[in-house]
Amino acid sequence: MRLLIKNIGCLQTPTGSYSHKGSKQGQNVKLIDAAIAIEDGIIKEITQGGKIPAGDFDQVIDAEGKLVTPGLVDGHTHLVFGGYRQNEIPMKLAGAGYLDILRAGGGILDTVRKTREATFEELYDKSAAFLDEMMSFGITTCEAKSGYGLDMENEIKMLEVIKALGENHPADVVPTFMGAHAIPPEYEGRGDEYIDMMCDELIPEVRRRGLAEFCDVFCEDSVFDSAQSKKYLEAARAQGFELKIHADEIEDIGGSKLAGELQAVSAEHLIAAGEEGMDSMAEGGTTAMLLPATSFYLGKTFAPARTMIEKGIPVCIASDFNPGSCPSLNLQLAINLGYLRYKMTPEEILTAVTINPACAINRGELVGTLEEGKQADIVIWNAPDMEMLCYRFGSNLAQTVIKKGEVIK
Ligand code: IZC
Ligand code: ZN
Repeated sequence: MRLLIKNIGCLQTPTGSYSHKGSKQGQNVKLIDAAIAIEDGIIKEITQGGKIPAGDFDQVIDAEGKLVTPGLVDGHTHLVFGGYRQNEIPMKLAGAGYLDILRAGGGILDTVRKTREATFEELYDKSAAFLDEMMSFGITTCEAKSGYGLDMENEIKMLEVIKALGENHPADVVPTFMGAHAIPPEYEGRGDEYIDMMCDELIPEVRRRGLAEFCDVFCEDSVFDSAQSKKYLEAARAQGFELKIHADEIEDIGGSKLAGELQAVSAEHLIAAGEEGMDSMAEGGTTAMLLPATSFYLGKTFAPARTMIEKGIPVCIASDFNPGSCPSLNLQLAINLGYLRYKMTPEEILTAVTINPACAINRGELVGTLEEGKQADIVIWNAPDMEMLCYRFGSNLAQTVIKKGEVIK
């Protein structure tokens, strides 16, 4: 199967299979009047200046002079869950904080109840529909975390759903085990025992079944402290997992510092990150997975993205799609916020939603740039350039979405 995309006004992409930091965060290639030849789902040839790749094609798409980029990579989602939490909004508007609601047995624990009640099929069908919607927004690869089961049966159920989605859905889905997302009611007041149970039972079982590539922990006030997070992550590393950590979302209790010390692949959120934590991340080679739509939805400040870029920390922007603090899977909205609130440039942002998250979920060799030999995951935007994509707000500008050389939208 040979596909040609011709008449590309601007083909914009980062290059390479590594994460980009500092001044390289904003390095993109821009090819004018370009074309892409695809064979069996792989990019074969890229031309510019009106030149057309040679050969016969089974299908030709005219990009009509528009912007073409790599398919977006969403590096942080809670894609699989049992129910929304719209009931929390009146409480939030009356002044209750995210952690107040969690401490009162709601928040994540509300989603845990609904996820434990849901069958595999119910969770699968809901999440597959979310993936369809994601792809319609131009996302062709995403990460998905467990963490609403919080016991053996239900964490495995969630991870089996994520695995089945990865096998059956056109999107690439990368699984993260997040058993340490909250303390379930049966362990109330016994966080240390819960962490021990994770380290002794769940982490090894998830490993044995090959159901996740990463382990993640919610290091946060009233959830898991830095010592508990460290214990969990060290047990995960000993089992061969790579590490992620939800750090400094609400309070800086040392999560970003720990991420750097453990050389975690990524620290996620970082709204409240301080100098010490950021310096530790820079030293440990830890990527920042920033979630601006969550800052917006929680009414919080925005993570210090410019400082991170200055310190040489690779920056990603992800959706954080989840039923509580960010019920949106439109990564384009996060792009708008990255532009206006993080003050990142359109070039830096493109890197933050393509190659950097691809590397943070171990898919940098496969996706995240438009280069010969990479998977043909491509978006034609209803926009002439990245500036327009960063500027227009509230519309879906993904016009044509191509995954492994197949037109999905
Ligand atoms: O369901 O609230 N921050 N985990 C940590 C979340 C947000 C997801 C949720
Ligand atoms: Zn999260």
